[in-house]
Amino acid sequence: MTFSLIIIAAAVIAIFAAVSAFTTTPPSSASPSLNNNTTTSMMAPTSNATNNTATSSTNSSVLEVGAPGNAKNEYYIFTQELNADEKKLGVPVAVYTLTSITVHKGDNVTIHFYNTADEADDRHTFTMQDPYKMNIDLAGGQNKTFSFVANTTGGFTYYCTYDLPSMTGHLEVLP
Ligand SMILES: [Cu+2]
Repeated sequence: MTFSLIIIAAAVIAIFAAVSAFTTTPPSSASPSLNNNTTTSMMAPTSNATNNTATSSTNSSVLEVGAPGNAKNEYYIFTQELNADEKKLGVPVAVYTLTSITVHKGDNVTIHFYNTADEADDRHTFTMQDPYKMNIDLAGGQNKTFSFVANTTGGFTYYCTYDLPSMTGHLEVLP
């Protein structure tokens, strides 16, 4: 009998959660919940700014919320080999776990880069062209922490020289 009560309680909680999620979802959104959260947190301050100041700059009012325990502008990036036959597919299938970094001009960005491969000769790099020219080249099992100052605004691709075109990420430097 106690077990049945637990089942019923769980069902009630699940229904309540489902109803709450439904009622707090913006009507225009049909995307997965993760995208939903991102869209909601990014859009809310923008629309406030639009209401208050019409066309003036919204930079200072953009809401940015980090994860607990992560220092500002500090990122962990791991390499990952996807479970696929590279020869059959004809392209490398390695990726970075983190593929998007957004910072502001003048920020000091710290990256902890880990090559998670078991074999030492499975090398991966964290590479960028000018103006953030760098090439961190690690053997399997190695990791390295490095920093740079984001002095130039714009969008910049970071990539692994061994695994193009698949192994890329995007650094966005906002004003
Ligand atoms: Cu690679």
